[in-house]
Parts: sequence; structure tokens; C-alpha cells
Amino acid sequence: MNLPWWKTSVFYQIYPRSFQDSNGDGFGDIPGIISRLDELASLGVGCLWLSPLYPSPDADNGYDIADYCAIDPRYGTLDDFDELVSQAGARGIRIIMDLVVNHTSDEHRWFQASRARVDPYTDYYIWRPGGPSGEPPNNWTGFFMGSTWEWDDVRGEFYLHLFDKKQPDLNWHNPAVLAEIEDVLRFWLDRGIAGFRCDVITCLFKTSLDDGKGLPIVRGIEHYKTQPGLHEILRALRRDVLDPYNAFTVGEAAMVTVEEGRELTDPSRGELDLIFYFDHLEVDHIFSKYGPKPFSAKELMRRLTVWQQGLHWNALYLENHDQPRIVSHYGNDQAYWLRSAKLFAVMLMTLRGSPFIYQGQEIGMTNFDFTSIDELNDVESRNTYAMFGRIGIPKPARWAMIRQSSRDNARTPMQWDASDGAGFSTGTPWLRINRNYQFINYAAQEHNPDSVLSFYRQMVRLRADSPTLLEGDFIPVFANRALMVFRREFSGEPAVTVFLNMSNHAQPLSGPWATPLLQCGTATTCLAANTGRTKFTGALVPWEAVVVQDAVEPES
Ligand code: ISL
Repeated sequence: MNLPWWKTSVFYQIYPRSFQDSNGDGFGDIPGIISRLDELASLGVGCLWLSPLYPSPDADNGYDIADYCAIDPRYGTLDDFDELVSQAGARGIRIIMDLVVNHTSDEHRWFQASRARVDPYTDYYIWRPGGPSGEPPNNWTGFFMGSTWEWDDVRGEFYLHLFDKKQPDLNWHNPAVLAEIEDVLRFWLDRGIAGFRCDVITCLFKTSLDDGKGLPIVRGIEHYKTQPGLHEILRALRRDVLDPYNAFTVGEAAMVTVEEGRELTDPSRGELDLIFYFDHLEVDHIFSKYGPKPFSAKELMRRLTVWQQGLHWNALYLENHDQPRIVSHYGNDQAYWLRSAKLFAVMLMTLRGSPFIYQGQEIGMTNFDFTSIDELNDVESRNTYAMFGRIGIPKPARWAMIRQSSRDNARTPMQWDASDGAGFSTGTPWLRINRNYQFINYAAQEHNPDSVLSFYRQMVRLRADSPTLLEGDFIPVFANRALMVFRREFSGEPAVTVFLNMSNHAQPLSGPWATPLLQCGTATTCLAANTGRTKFTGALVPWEAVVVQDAVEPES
């Protein structure tokens, strides 16, 4: 087997402010992460993706960066960071940083200089005078609702911001911006990190500022999503910096097609190694995440198949700091919490690609239990709630929409134990801890062989030990509203079939797809099941997930 490290590793995303506080200020920090490295090693992860640790006024929880080459004092110091890289390295764990270069904070010194027209910063951002009656330069609308333009009195012009008004977009038409960012990459790579997760990377290059078409939801995107200019930038970064350091990148790629995904990740083009696409998490969306429709396993299978077969290698993920918890989203976090949380461990570890576990997913953390908008911190949720109010949606309906899709669902502090503060902090946490921490927590699961955590460990090992699961082709076998069955095949190795019942109902084992399951113990072997069963007759029980291996061909 000759795979690069990022194809064999399991990744783990840390949202630092919610992971582990070490000094009682209610805010997670780097010494906190260091103190949990043994737990991460015992899960079997090989690389940590750290959400932003840079100084930030926090308009968007660190995704508005005020200094790319420093650590926010709330998280610690550069020395702490170096210690983290070294201590993680000693356990065979690499680190990748979040690279947020579509925009900076408006408090970044580049923006402060740019608004005052101080060279060389004058053209680091996208400034325009606006229309004759003071209207914005075009009709674009942003990711967090409303116009993408903000008037700046200092400069006497509008600036573009695809996200919050405190996140002005960098001007990637200016070669000086590329040179600055290349230096940022070198700064962190010199400290020993393995690469970057590249935030909204597909939106970097704005080809034109013409009016956008369509409804006012990210209107204008056709002028900046995956443009030829973006491909050039990615190739420059790879050639100038990433290749010399042998560094890895995974790019966040919202709203891309599989063809675009192929272009971005085709190894011969030298752009990104992997992308995070969103298709598989939007099976139950009509139009946007605020308009839900019933989940269908068949539709999930259809979408996954497109990507599994369309890209040479996939970034596999079911959660991150922007998504609801998967056990609450597609799973059943009530009657079948344990079983459905484990089912997603099977899905994540048996698809073809590099799995990313989001903190807390490995213990089955659920969506938050907040009861009002006042408890929410997320800028997107707050803006959207207010905008829905302005267009006349009544409060209960607005709250219901935010409740199930808010990004804060994934941002509540990590539930380490059942003590006050959940072992996350001895102080007041920056965001309220989910009350279910007394039941769902790491300590309760650590030594329990039936826990979600133990099952994740088992599945991580299973993948690591199976050439078929690591490298095999993905072949769809069967799907209906409830069931997904797929196979992994790799030459010279026994094939593996995966059965997922994503419903609250038993699914009869009828049809040719069920044969490998019915033969468990005779012609096939059960490698893992979230029910602990090893023999199957009659039906798959609700939320049952089973991994079955064909008999090894006898040598002739
Ligand atoms: O989160 C989303 C929907 O709820 C996405 O539209 C998200 O805004 C988009 O994927 C970009 O996300 C990334 O960049 C944002 C930041 O707020 C997110 O946390 C980050 O993952 C701006 O930097």
C-alpha cells in the first residue's frame, strides 16, 4: 500500500473555544487541547484541524482574522502553539490550520490602511463608489443575509463583504495579496504544521462585479464561484509554497458541482488535495436549510454515489462547526440515540475517502437545547432570525427554523464529564453547555464497551486495518427511503458490504441485496454491527448498521 498520510489518516476537527478550557475563563484554549491529546490518540486520529486561533474581534467567532501570524491571547501564545505541534507530533498526530483568506477582519491593519488609502494597501480590498443616488455598487446579497456592500466614511466608498460587514473581502486581483498570503502560509508551515483547511476557498476570485441573477439568497454567486482566476491562484499557492513544504490542503467548496470538484482536486492540475462539498448534508433541504423536507436514504445514496464515483478521493464528513449534529439531523437523538449515533460512525468509516470527525461526534453529542434566540451567539442565526422577522414570519415559525439549523447546534462546549461545567471549564462557559451532559459525556463512555466512543474507536481501527475499506472502489448496491447498501471492492482482497437502516422501522431482509447479511457466519463474516449482532435473519432492526466481509477466496 502506497498511500499519502492524508488518505490513511482519520482527521478530527477542533473548534477551540468549545473544546477544553484550562484556565477557568469559560473559553477553550491551546493548553486545554494539549491536555486532551491522549484522548485523541486513543481514538486513533492522525491529524487535527484547528478552527481559527488567530486574534479576532469575533464578529464570526474567529473567522474574522485581525492578524494572520499570531495567536489570540484567549487561546494562549505562539509558544503554546509550538508545544501543541510538538506534543501532538510525539503521538503521531499532525496539525492543520484554518486558512481564512477570502476576507480579513475590518480590524486587520491591512484594512485600516486600505480605508485610509495608505499604500501599498489601497487596493487590498474591493472598493467601489456606488450609484448616483448612493445605492450599493451592485445587487449582490451575502451568506449572512442582506447586501454585500458596506459604506465606509473614512474612504468615502463601499467595500465588498460576502459575509458579515466586519469581514471585508480581499482583492485577489492584486498580486500583492497573493504574496502576503504566501508569507502567511510559510509562517505556519515553518512551525511544523502539515497543511490547511481553506475556508470558502471557491469564492476568492471575483471575476466581475456585475449584478447577479435570481432570488436574493447569495445573489451574484455566478460572478465569483470557482472562477478561472481561482484555479490560477490555487496553482500558484501550490507551486510557490505548498509543494516545497509537501503540504496538504482541504478546501471548503460550497455549492460546487462534481465537475467543479474534479477540477479542484484532480492531482494532475496541482490545486487542492480534497474538498468539503455539502450535497450529502442537504438531502432534507428545500432550497435552503431553513426549508426542511423529509429525509430519504435513497436520495442520500444517490448524492453520495455521484461524489464517491466522481472524485478520485473524498473528504468524508457529517458534522462541522457550521452543521447541526448528525444524530439530531439525520439520526434519531431520542429513542434511537445510541444506535443512530453509531450508525454514522459506520457510514463515516466505510465510505471511500478521508474521514473527518467533528469534536463531540465521537460521543454522540446532540443539537443544543436552547429555548430562545437570546441564548444564541451565532451571527448567521441572529441575522437570519431578524431578517425573517422583517419579512413577517411569526416568532414560533422563525424559532423552529433557526432551532434545527443554527450553527450553534455544533458549537456548545465539549461534554467531557458529568461534573459542573461538564469538565470543559470551571468558569462560566462562553456558550451554554447542553443539559444532557450528565448523560452524554466522554467519561461515561471511555471504559464502556457499548458506548458510541468505543464504537468509533472500533470503526477507526477497522478502517485502518482493511485495505478494502481504505482503497476499494465504491459500488452502490441498493437503496430505498430507509436503507442504504453499498459495497467496497479491492483487487485481491475480500469485498466488504455495508448495510445501513436509517429509519425507525425494521427493514425485512428480502431481495438479493440481503444475501451477504443472511450468510453471516457461513459464507461471509460480520466485521461490525452497531447492535452487537453477528447473525441476521428476518429484518434489520431500526437504525441498525452492519459491515460484512466476503469470505476470502480459497487459494487454488
Ligand atoms: O454555514 C453555512 C450555512 O449555514 C455556510 O453557508 C457557511 O457560511 C459557508 O460554508 C462558509 O463557511 C465558512 O466561512 C464562514 C464562516 O462563518 C464559517 O464558519 C466557515 O466554515 C466565513 O468565514
